[in-house]
Order: sequence, then C-alpha cells, then structure tokens
Amino acid sequence: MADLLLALDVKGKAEAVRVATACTGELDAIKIGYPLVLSTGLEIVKDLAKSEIPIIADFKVADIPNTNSLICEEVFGAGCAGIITHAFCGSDSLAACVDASHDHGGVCFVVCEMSHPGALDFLSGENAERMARMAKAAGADGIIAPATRPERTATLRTIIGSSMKIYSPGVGAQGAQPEDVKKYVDGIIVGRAIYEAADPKAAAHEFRVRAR
Ligand code: 3DU
Repeated sequence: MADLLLALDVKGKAEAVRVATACTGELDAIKIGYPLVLSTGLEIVKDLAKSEIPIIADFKVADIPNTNSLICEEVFGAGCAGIITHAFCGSDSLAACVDASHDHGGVCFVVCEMSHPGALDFLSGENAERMARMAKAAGADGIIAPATRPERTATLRTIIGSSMKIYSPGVGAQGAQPEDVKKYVDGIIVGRAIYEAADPKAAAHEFRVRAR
C-alpha cells in the first residue's frame, strides 16, 4: 500500500492552484520543484499549504555542506515539510542536508537511483547502492528509487530496511504502473499523468486506488 505524491511541475501560481485544488482529497503530498518554484517563487508553498497536505521540495540539492544547509533553511522557512537531495556530493554534504532538515523539523529524502534511461550512466547499480547505504548512515528519512526498474527498487529496499521510506517516480508518463512497485515503496510520485489529464482529480483518484 503506497501513498500518492503529485509532482506538480506546472508553471505559474494559477495553474498550480488549479491542479492542487482539483485534486483535493486524493493526494498524500505535493512535490514541487524547479519548474514551479522558478516561475512563482517559494511563496507558492503558502498557497499550496491551504490543501493541508505536506509539501516536499524536490531541489535535488547537490552542493557543499554550507550551501546545502542554507538551501534547507530557505525551504523549511517557506513552510515545506520535506526536501529531496542528491547524495553524490559526498557524506558531508549529505549530512548537512539531513541535519538541517531535522533541525527545522522536516524530513530529507535522498536520490539513489533515477528513473530515466540515462540514469544507467551514473545514477544506478553499485553507485545507487552506495548512496543508499550512505543515506541510511546519515539518518535520512528515505530514498528516491525508480518505479521504472522495480527490481532495482527492491534491491535498494533490502539495503535500507523497513525503517526508512521509499518514494518512487516513473509511474505514468515514464511508463511504470503503480502495481509494478507498490509492494516495495511507501509512495508513488506521479506528475504528467495527473496534471496533464483532462480530469486531474479522476486521474489522481485512479492512481491512489491502484497504489493501495
Ligand atoms: O514523469 P512525471 O511527469 O510523472 O514526473 C516525475 C517527477 O519525479 C518529476 O518531478 C521528476 O523531476 C521527478 N523525478 C523523476 O522523475 C525521477 C527521479 O529519479 C527523481 C525525480
């Protein structure tokens, strides 16, 4: 049984609020990222907070420890409940992100293996497994692992155990189905298949039911 997270990669406040409002009652969290925040500013978090579900900032943080901490301050200061970071900058950068998240009462998720085909160049295989071990050692709350490669997500689950969460992108537009991964993960992340749908609420409802 997995939660449903909407990847709200639309541009502008009006469209973001339209989709989020349409999906009221069907979502467990909203994931925002660069497309939306660069078009609206972080103030969008306050507008989306009216939906009363957690907002997770997918900024795939990848910098030196001090910069990572500063990014976390802004994200949590704006009202986000969680942040998504990369791990490939190393254990000190990752620790800075995890610690700053926890200092602000938030959660930190770590990208381990990505869902697109190009992930096979670097962000997969042994590298992903090392980053999963690093995420666990850093005390991260969870990892991001691909619905498009469920067998890899299953492997990463064995590394992190059951005390950490897995959120899984790749369902819908990237070709994966909720049924492919729901037994390995705590949440599926769906973007285009919901926000581009003629009826986003109906689309979200169907994904939510299928993820259960
Ligand atoms: O393909 P969709 O439209 O359902 O969007 C997927 C979202 O998840 C999108 O925000 C993307 O940036 C994010 N994501 C991945 O797709 C793959 C990853 O490995 C990590 C995040």
